[in-house]
Amino acid sequence: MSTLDLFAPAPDDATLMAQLRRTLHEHAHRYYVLDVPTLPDAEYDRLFRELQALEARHPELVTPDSPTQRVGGKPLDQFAPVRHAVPMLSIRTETDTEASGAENFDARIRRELGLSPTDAAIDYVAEPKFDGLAMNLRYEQGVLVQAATRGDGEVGEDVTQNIRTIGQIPLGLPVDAPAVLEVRGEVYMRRDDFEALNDKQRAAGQKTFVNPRNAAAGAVRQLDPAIAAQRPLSFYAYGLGAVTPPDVGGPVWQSHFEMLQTLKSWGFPVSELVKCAQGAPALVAYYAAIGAQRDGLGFDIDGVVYKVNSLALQRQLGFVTREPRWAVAHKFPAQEMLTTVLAIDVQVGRTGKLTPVAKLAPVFVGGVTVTNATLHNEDEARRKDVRVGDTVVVRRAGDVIPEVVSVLLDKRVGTPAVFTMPRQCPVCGSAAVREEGEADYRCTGGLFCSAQRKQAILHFAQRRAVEVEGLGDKLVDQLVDVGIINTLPDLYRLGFTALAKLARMADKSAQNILDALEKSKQTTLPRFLFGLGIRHVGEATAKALARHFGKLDAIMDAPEEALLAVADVGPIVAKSIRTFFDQAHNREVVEQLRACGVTWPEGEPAPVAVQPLSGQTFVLTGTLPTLGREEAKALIEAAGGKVAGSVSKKTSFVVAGVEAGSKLDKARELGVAVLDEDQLKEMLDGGA
Ligand code: 9MJ
Repeated sequence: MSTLDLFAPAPDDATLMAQLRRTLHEHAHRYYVLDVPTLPDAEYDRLFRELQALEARHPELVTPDSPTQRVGGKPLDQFAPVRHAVPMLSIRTETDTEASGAENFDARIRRELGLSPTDAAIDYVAEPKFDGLAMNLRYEQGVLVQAATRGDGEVGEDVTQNIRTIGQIPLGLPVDAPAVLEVRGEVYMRRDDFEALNDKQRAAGQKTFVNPRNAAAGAVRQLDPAIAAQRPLSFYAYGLGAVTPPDVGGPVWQSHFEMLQTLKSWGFPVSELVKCAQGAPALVAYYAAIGAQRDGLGFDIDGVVYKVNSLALQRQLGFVTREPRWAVAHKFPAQEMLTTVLAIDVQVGRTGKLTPVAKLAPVFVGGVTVTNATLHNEDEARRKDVRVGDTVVVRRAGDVIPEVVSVLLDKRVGTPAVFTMPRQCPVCGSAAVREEGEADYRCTGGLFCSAQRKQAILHFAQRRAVEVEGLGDKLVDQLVDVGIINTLPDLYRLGFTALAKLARMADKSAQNILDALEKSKQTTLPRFLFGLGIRHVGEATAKALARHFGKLDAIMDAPEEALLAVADVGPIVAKSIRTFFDQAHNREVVEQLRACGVTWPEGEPAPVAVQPLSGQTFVLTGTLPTLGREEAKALIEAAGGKVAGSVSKKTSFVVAGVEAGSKLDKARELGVAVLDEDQLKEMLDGGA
């Protein structure tokens, strides 16, 4: 036996390592791509460490596709250039943001193919246009060997080290994949990951990113892969680059859609929003449907992409200069635009919070005309250094309120004054104070401050509270300013004559408001409680309180310890509720509202065990139409239910929204009931 043999790994170690790699790949895929983890994190970590230990003993057996190799490289000085085997072309952009963009494309394709109006409709694939960075992933003999940015289309940058850290990207392919395969797609950052990253940056006193795209670009072009590994990136595949030898040893695809399905089966994330569409009308419908979902998606898109599905037709159509003739990007209205700051106002919220707001020259952004953008608080306004007259980038994406993301300093004229928060409430003149450790200034005027009164009334009248249809901010401004209304009960003392006398108030509208007020008197305890505007008592907490105590008086008189027994209530919330009802004027408001006829069915206290969802486990998947994931989770938990991350036989219900994906498939496979958002809400309300 030679010395070498003595040190050779025991054959079972090599086998064990291969097994561990396979198992870890399988579970990483379930976790990152399918979103259905079936292995507890601790067990994954244990297997990972076992593989690491074996690799430390046998460094010669470490393979580049080992899951331990996602993060590992040393910081670089610069990225190496990569000449693309097949140029990464850009696609032509249809800037027409009307439906006709799809019709123009279809008409052009039909003309190029010499089709007459009576010929059959063309099969297309319609895809979201992800707003990230295009990436070319090169696999040789099934192993990821290189990831490169698009660059100028001919030469990109080698960012392999950073791209390997993206859990969704397979490091290895099944044996039936071609010997050389380049997969193209978009690296992007989800909105929730972006918000969490910015929170983390702020907490660490580091610079925040202006949007998910910039954050993703920063991560991809990060020279230290250890830092890149901490930036949460995602990936969607949408095409191919070089595939050699051409169609040998791998599948031969007839269509783009078929090819995407194969990529999916090989472990690449392919969006559920990618659809087949026949002819122009289907493309027009797709543009509208995706446009309607845009705000609720978990990530930014800037349009949709239409592609001819047949690969034979794609070849026939070919390219014009550097763009394929068979694809077009159809943009949505931009989510970021430039405008100028006309003034910086300070608004007073319901709880007295002072918020600096940039008044903007009107600008069409994210599908709406924006004239105001929040600057959040004094520190944020200073950090961004927004000044009157500045040219700024305004962003409105998702359902978030419009925001000033940055100032174009080279466009600043002169030296406008730095923003400072007033030390007095701009509305009532009371002192404005900033408590230690808080970011916000608050007006100390309470209900003496007309701004706080107005906000309190609007809060009470909103749809999610007692709902007084037609009572909007303009009318509340008038009612408070002329002194007809000072407190909530005054609403129910409004007479027709007083209302009809208001400027721009027709008799019919006055009557409608009175009818709406009358209707709002029949409400529910959770709506009423929420409407009172007790600090920290949102809808979910109001529901939990109502369910727990049954009657308002029981809540009003409950000591803090009793409030703490409610599932959703912690010490801060309990104290806030107690403080609110300890104030005589708040109890008086409640009594007067009741005296005016505001009423709700009261119930018996419900012990925690009979909450509507107690004992039930829910799994959330996809994007729900109105509820955010955290919000849905809070509501389910407040109703006694549990929220789990993956579907199993123990799951009671899967709540599915757009892009539901594999959790939904799993639910169907196991026969688990699937709910939409409306059905979930019904259950939360105690129905079903
Ligand atoms: C994006 N950005 O989402 C393409 N893209 O196809 C999609 N980009 C593309 N397809 C060929 N969905 C070249 C670029």
